[in-house]
Amino acid sequence: MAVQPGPNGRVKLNITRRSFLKAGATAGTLAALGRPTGSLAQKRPGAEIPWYRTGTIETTYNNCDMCPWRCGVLVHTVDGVVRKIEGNPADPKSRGMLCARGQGGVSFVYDPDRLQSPMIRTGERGDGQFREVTWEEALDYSAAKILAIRDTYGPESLAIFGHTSGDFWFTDYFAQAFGTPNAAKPSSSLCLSPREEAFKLMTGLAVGGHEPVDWDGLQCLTLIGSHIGEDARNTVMQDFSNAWARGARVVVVDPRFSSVAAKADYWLPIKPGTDTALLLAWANVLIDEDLYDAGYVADWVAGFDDYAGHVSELTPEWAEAITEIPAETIRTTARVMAENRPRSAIMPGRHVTWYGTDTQRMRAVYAINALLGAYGRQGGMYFNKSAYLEAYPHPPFAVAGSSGGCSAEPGEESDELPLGPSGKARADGARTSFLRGATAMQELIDPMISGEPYPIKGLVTYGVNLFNSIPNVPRTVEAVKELDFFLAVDVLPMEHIAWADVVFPEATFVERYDELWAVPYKTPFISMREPAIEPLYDTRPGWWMARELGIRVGLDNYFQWETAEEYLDKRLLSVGSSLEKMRAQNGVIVQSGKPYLEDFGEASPFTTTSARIELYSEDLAQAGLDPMPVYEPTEEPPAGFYRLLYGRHPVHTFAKTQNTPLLSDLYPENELWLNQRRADEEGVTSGDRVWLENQDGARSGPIKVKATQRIRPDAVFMVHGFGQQSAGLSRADGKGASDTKLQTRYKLDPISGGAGMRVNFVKLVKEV
Ligand SMILES: Nc1nc2c(c(=O)[nH]1)N[C@H]1C(S)=C(S)[C@@H](COP(=O)(O)OP(=O)(O)OC[C@H]3O[C@@H](n4cnc5c(=O)[nH]c(N)nc54)[C@H](O)[C@@H]3O)O[C@H]1N2
Ligand SMILES: Nc1nc2c(c(=O)[nH]1)N[C@H]1C(S)=C(S)[C@@H](COP(=O)(O)OP(=O)(O)OC[C@H]3O[C@@H](n4cnc5c(=O)[nH]c(N)nc54)[C@H](O)[C@@H]3O)O[C@H]1N2
Ligand code: SF4
Ligand SMILES: [Mo]
Repeated sequence: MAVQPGPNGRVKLNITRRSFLKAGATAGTLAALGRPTGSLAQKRPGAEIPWYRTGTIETTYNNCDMCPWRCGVLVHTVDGVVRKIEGNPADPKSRGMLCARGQGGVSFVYDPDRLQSPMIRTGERGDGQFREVTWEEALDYSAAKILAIRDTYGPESLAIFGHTSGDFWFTDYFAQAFGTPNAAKPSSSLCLSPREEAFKLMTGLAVGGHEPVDWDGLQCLTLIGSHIGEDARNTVMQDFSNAWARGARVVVVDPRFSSVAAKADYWLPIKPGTDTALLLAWANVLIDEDLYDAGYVADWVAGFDDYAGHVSELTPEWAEAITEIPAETIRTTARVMAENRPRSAIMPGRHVTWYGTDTQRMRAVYAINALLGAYGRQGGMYFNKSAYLEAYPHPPFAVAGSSGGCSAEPGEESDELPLGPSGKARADGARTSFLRGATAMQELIDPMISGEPYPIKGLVTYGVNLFNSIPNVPRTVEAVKELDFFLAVDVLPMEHIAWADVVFPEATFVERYDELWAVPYKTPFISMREPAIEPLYDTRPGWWMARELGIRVGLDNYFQWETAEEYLDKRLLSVGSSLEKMRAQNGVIVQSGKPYLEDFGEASPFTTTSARIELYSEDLAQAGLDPMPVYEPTEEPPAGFYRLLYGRHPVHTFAKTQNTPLLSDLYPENELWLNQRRADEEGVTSGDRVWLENQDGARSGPIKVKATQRIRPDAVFMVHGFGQQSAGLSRADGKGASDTKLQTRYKLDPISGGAGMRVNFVKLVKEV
């Protein structure tokens, strides 16, 4: 069978090792660095005294980097080997507990497939041919390439893509100092930009990284797609379990019977892409039956009359025809939500870039919360507060920050559309984010190919899975071919590594200091990261790489600190602390918040023009967009095709943990959820392997069928992150199917710049 080749056609990384790192020497170096080998056990025959009783145990403070949630952890080493990572009881996010992925962190650090040395490409892009070089050579070479691009095309011709928890150094600090506004994070336009835009439009506020559901007193939780339990964010799972055990009502809207649907009082198996119709009909019921919080609305909501008029005809019967949810169920669930108000809320989703109409759907979500009187009320939605912490004192940046994302600190974001020092803005297509101006990562790909509106000739990826996170992979491959320079900073030989000109191997989170993490929260807090062990192999921390590169491209003024400790202590001085003091305080600084309306006295917490929650948006009207959310149908699957839905698995993060030994053992490959009746019609049963082909002929697989009644007949579902093709990933290579490779198109949300990815369709091709 013809197989859609991966971007690198399953290329093996072929690396010429520097002589002192030849096989034998490598083993010696590793042992010296404390990498666990058989020798520990062999040295202690009999094992009557286990290693953990004889060695020297040391504990350091950190936050988990196995997903963007970043629970505070304690990292325990025994004789210089990381043996256990556990939740830091003092950390508001972990509260002493971790999820499976967090527990698997040790296995991630000691994954033998890790990148080990800086490398420069020797073959064609995509061949995966490299020679190992010294850091000196890798840095000098990269700096020369970057300077050439800057001198010929201007600083904005360097794009910087970053994610994972060390992305600050490249995507924020280096990018802003260097003067490129084309810095982007997938956690913005491929994740949460619609919900942030919508919230900013309606309340003037940021939702913030940690969704501000006031779990303690919550009595009714409604989830639109959010699949808590599979989306395994530690704190959210703890909070949900507690609320559920207390008897909180749960309404789950999902085309699939998710783990959390199994815990719900009501499961609404909605037709994919029609949620806005349901939300408008819920508003209709709340207003029509006088169930909304009239006092709250009078005090805090603007545009209510407009909204009431807007939804007056949008009855449950109207929505039933669109959503395939019975009108009576729509009424009943609206009543349950209202009976529990204000201790009742729809949780703001997280990955909400679905159909390209996502900001409007999120506005419809927030309108329900406003009608329930949830914002600023105990048991509803609290107001989070940014942690106070001064930035490191640096000369003014050449451009304002623009990258946005899960880990952004809302207090530090700018509403200005950033201009490059030469007066050129970010690439035109990327300038789609309506208010906050966060750069849409996927919109920076076209200028790399077309050179319009101006060329983007250089790319730095830091902790971004270039071929597994951005839809339309063939286009990204095309773009990479056109670049003058591509630097990849990563820890594993992911698919895109074979395409890089230079590879900087990073030390993992337990091997490095990192920027402080100031978390907007009910009780804002600051969390620290310090190394537990020396960097393995010839790897280095991100802060060090960004600084060394920065100095080489003339940014010395911005990098006036010698060590990470010096940098961190300087920042901590602004809150009367230091690394030493933080260590004495269990690695966390907790500040006080202002979660409820009463904490603001007479003032309004909402920072819109009206100082209220705005159901009608003047800004959108002026931009020629719908001032109130309107249901817009999404394209239907053609005959013989299913809509491709995707989501999380509790033991994996995106496409980065499939190779992690412990986690790979737990769930080695993904499955295709297919409605049982459809499976019968297709003549396949659970366990059969099939290929998937999308509307544009892209293929991925083979993937095991999971025939189930837990999904609607019009859609299939798979866990994101599998189907990788990189021989350097000894466990993940070729396992399962890739949702990303089947997403050859996306629909751009005109308000947030988000890339709606659920607009792709697949059919089954039986394995031959
Ligand atoms: N284990 C694990 N947990 C994670 C992550 C991880 O990688 N692994 N990543 C974290 C990150 S960054 C994010 S953004 C979150 C994402 O987690 P969520 O925000 O919960 O993810 P979504 O993709 O919005 O939700 C997926 C669910 O939406 C359902 N769905 C699909 N189409 C529709 C539709 O049209 N309408 C409705 N109502 N539902 C639909 C799917 O069936 C699935 O159950 O997870 C976080 N938690
Ligand atoms: N098809 C599809 N696309 C999606 C999603 C989806 O569900 N399906 N989800 C979207 C969402 S919600 C998000 S937030 C994004 C996530 O997008 P990404 O953050 O790009 O996803 P990951 O696969 O986790 O890629 C992380 C990369 O960082 C590397 N890495 C891990 N640790 C370190 C480190 O310590 N240092 C460095 N330098 N690199 C490191 C990994 O090897 C990997 O290459 O993807 C979005 N795109
Ligand atoms: S939710 Fe799990 S993987 Fe994510 S930071 Fe917390 S412990 Fe780590
Ligand atoms: Mo995300």
